Amino acid sequence: MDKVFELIKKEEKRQKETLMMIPSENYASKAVREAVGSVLMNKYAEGYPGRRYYQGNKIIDEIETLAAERAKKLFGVPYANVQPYSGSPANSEVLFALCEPGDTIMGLELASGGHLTHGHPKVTFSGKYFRSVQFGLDEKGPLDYEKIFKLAKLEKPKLMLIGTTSYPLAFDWKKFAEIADSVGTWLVADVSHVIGLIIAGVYPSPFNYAHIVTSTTHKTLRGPRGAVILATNKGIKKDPELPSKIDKAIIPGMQGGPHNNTTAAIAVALEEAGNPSFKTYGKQIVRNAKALAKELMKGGLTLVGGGTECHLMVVDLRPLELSGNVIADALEVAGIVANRNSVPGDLMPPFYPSGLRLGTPAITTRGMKEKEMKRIAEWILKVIDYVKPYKLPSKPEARNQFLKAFRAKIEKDKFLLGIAEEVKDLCRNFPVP
Ligand code: DSN
Repeated sequence: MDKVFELIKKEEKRQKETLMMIPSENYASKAVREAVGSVLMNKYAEGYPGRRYYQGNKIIDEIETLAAERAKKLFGVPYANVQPYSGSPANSEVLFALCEPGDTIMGLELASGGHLTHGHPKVTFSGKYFRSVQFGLDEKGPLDYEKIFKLAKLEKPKLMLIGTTSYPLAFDWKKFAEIADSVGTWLVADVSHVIGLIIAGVYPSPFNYAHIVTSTTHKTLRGPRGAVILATNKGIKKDPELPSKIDKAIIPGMQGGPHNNTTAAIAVALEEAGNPSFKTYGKQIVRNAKALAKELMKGGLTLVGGGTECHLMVVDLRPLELSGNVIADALEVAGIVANRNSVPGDLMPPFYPSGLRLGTPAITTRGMKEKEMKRIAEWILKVIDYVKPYKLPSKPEARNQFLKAFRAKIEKDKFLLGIAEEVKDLCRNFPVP
């Protein structure tokens, strides 16, 4: 067997035997995976249905039209483009469709739960090519909308790109719309993380408030790695040329041939998301997150924003003087796969942040419920307590070496591996799709 397939088998085993708790990850259905692995990937289809640059696209046209129609129906919007390769390209395309380089854009800062593409300064295209103005969250949360309104009035952004990768509370889209409308700016909602919760009716929907909605398709939606850009009635009313501007920003603006296999898998995922069972799954994600957050707080941990109103939570490790790197590494040995994350006001760099991000979508897909969250919380608390003595050195040049030695030490640690065995036992009762 080609080594690649041996490695795929190993990865399959890892996904089965561990708790996938990175909030942006999930298990796609067999049908979605079949579409991704299909012959559709053999075809070039630059352009759009009915106006391609290549011959042989009659069937691809039908597939892309079907995916776009399903997206329009599910979200009640007049325009959907299913071609963006993923979330970052989708957000870039919206920015280039509506802004010129140097225009002012506004978004939630990374450490408070925003995304790199929402105007993160200096190191990203959104912070380099545009004049980015950012707002944040104080440790207690929620967002201070009055402060955001004042900032918008002062800076007059051309576009507000609002979304979450680690903001644990619900956004007030009505307030964002009032702010955007009062200064005449575009409001773009990036709902990549929470799209499945919106479908399930357990997270506020931006569709009546934003002009444009972007989303990846592989997180709570459980589709393939891809993205969609949706324009709302409000958006098209503001600018009837909006669909054509977005179409052109994608191709020829940023992309070449669409990934037709992904397009087909998006269509499959959208159909699955229309089933009543999807709503049950979405509701359970939030119930699980709340149950987990409650247990962790009961165990003495501090959560950003004081808890969760969605699928994720961020543990602020500063009160324990612990590093996200140490905890995430130790949890991985114990079979719990989460990720280190910045927290609001974090003085540490993003590579050595002071938080831990946990999410419940993938374990909910496996069928886990509140009872299992209690067990998982116990394991997390035990692991944190166990590695408490390991403090990240304050000298930046010593950190890498310290973490290398730490990982080598815990790799064979009996206590952590004991928990990993218990995790495996639990996982056996909750098969992956
Ligand atoms: N990388 C994604 C996440 O983990 O939230 C965001 O793009």
